[in-house]
Amino acid sequence: MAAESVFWGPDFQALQEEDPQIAEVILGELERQRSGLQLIASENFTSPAVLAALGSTLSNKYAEGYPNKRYYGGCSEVDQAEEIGIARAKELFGAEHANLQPHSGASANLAAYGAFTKPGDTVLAMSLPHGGHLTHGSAVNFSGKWFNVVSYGVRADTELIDMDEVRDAARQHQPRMIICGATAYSRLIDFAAFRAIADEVGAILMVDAAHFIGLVAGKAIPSPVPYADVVTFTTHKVLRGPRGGMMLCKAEHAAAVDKAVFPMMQGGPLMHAVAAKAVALREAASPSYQAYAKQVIANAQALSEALTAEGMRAVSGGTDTHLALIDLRGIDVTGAQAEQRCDAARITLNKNAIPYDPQPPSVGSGIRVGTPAVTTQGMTEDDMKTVGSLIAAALRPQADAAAIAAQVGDLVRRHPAYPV
Ligand code: DSN
Repeated sequence: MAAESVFWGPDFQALQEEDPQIAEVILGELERQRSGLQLIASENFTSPAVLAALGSTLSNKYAEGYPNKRYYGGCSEVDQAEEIGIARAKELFGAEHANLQPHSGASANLAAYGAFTKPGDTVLAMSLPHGGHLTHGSAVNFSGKWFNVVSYGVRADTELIDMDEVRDAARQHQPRMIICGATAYSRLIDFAAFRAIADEVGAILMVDAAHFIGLVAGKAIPSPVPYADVVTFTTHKVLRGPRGGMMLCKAEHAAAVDKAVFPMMQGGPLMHAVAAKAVALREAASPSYQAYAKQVIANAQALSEALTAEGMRAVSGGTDTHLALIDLRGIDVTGAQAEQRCDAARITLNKNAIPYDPQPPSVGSGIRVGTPAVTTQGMTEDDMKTVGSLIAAALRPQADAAAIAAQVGDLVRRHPAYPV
């Protein structure tokens, strides 16, 4: 690059002068992220390098199409970003093909439906109340409106996916596509068993790996890539990249997947986000990221145990991943109350339905807690014991939220997010 080149990256001072109102919001959000505990299982603190790519002039470029096959001129630089990202994704995940263009996880899932199904087809997927996702057949989503979605759930006694139930449903309904993957399921998924069922009934196997793909990248849990026809995921959860989506597939499906992303479901890719995904993929290939991924799981297990020791119940008895689903009925608190009480104490988490929940989804009997962000801050198992005590204290009816928030402040100051 020429010596006189200037990086026109994020210039916060210029933003403050130009638009102090929005600058204030951004500073406020930074302060909120730094001063509290971030336990939303699908969030993380992405790196300054990823943020720099996101705030770059690649945002200005239209690049409909794929590298060297664009519908716009001037794509030589963004072509390189996308090619680098694709190569990194294939290498990191051992995948035959990668598409970095989906704008989000829901967009990636829409493209997977587009590549492999037609409206009206039967799809077998995990139900949302048992931990699935909106795009796995919810009646208010395109998936539930346009497809005949048959759902499987977890068993009432074990709270685990029952592969016999999945097999029976597949045999009975002969789905065109089977989806596995979840947003509130803390256990490992048996991809080999799903593959065998898909093969038996001649279905495509789609793995929605959004929640756990970062653990796969860090080699902390088994990969779905050898088993799935297509793997979809977001890049901003454990994987710690920019907000966005991605798809991996077998070479035989590459053309179908690419055409489903563009031009079927999307127009111009967000090239700043594509470049930021490439940055995150490089970071995720490092030994330090592998240590991080293992620590995320150790922390989730420690937090689950700490909450259990405080009288709460971990759904399915614990976790193998980055999240725990916690049943609060034993302490007589609803999910909505818990979310609000924790918020007052600067602990950010979300209410969540538990399997067979007697409460409506707007209330829920549980909370979902995740450790991607606190692990990025450098917290370990001992800190999770403290976090468990702080949550338990915040959930008490007469809790002194300000006093608990002060203790949260002490903890996060020892492990700062985005240190100054
Ligand atoms: N909204 C995400 C989550 O929080 O799990 C899933 O897309």
